[in-house]
Amino acid sequence: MLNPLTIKEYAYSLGFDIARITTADSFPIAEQVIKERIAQGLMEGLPWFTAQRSEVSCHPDVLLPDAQSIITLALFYLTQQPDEINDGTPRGRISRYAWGDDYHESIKPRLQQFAAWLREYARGEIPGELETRLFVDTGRMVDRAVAQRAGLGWNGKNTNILTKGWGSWVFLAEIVTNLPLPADKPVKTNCGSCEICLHACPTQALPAPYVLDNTRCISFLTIELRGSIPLELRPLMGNLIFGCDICQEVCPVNIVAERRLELRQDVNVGGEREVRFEPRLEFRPRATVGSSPELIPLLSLTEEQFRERFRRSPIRRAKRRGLLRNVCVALGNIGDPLAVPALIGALQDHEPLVRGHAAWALGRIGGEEARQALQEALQKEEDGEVCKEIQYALDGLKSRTR
Ligand code: B12
Repeated sequence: MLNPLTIKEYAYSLGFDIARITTADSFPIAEQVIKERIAQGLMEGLPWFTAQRSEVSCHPDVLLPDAQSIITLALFYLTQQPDEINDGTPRGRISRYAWGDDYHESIKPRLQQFAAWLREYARGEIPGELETRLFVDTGRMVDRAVAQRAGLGWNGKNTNILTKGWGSWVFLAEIVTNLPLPADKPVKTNCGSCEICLHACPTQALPAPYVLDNTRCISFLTIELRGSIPLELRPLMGNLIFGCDICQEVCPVNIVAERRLELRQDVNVGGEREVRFEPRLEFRPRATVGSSPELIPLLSLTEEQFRERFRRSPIRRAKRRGLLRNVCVALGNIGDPLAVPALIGALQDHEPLVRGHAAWALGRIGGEEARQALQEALQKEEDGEVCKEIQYALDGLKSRTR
């Protein structure tokens, strides 16, 4: 059998921070949990996340007949939080994974290089060709279940995989292969009695340990949801405009990782190797994206400017209309009258989704200028859903002035 340490060393040389190996056996518990969550409506809003999908994603041999092993990899993405800017303009918050380049684009070439190397390294070890299937997030694979079984980390109560040294600030990826390799064991660590994350979630999206209600998760609402954000959740979203890190930021394991990064303290991972704790360049906040962008200018982005500004950024996924919808909600929550003219402008946006959420924000901020603009918009508006939003905003304003 080949030396698994050589394989792991190669993973580290490609920039992965943790590499572990598990068998290609199926993941029956993950499959059962996924099917239960779907049946309970907890995965609603993700139409592609079906029970049938789990019959593939939890069975590596469906993805690669004769699959023997899975190499599971983690890449640390935490970078230093830039200084807070207090310039008096309303600002939004972007989750850390989206401050820099899109991780899919950064990880895929590393996986391809890894697979090419493995093919050479394993030459002659198995009859026939070495086969690999590469996964990072979007593929039909259960990234966290693989990582847990391979001992890369443990299941946190906020459902994220926590690792020794880096906490949950890691992206996960896998290589499924027909190469037999010795498997690592799961770690014994767990969250103990800590439940800080469950109580910190502003939308109560973590109703119980290890259970996430997708329909309430701010990450889902700001990234994946294509339509309107439910009215009752909007006031709870603060100024988050893309993703959410709250359940990760409050986690004591993650706080230690952040501290290490600040101090540039090296990490000894499971007594295995010493690692330099350096933030990765590609995940540092880019000038065009940043971690807390000014909100008002975002409202006037054209489709083309959106594409240009968020090129290579995960934010592209929300599309212009999703991002502007989120910006409206954040501006409504911040409540700064400075945003009123831009929101009045957004009442004319070509996207009904943006017009509707701009109306909501104006209703929250209030004032005579906002009220008049809403009334005028109601006269001209042709979209039924937007009319409802405007009416709701006007009713709210009326009840506040009574
Ligand atoms: C769908 C999805 C989402 C959805 C839905 C989340 C969800 N409910 O899973 C949304 C859009 C909300 C989302 C949000 C985020 N996501 Co996401 N997402 C995924 C995706 C594509 C599938 C996840 C999945 O299978 N969910 C199904 C549910 C049932 O699985 P689960 O919650 O992990 O449940 C497991 C455990 O809880 C455990 N379990 C269940 N009960 C019990 C009980 C006990 C006692 C124990 C010990 C364990 C246990 O078993 C379950 C099955 O393995 C994966 C990529 C992939 N292909 O796997 C990325 C992935 C999970 N996401 C990731 C990230 C980074 C995020 C965000 C942090 C992004 C952000 N900053 O906004 C948030 C985190 C939100 C949160 N607290 O989970 C990373 C997580 C990395 C990590 N360290 O864990 C992944 C792995 C992508 C990647 N390749 O890096 N995500």
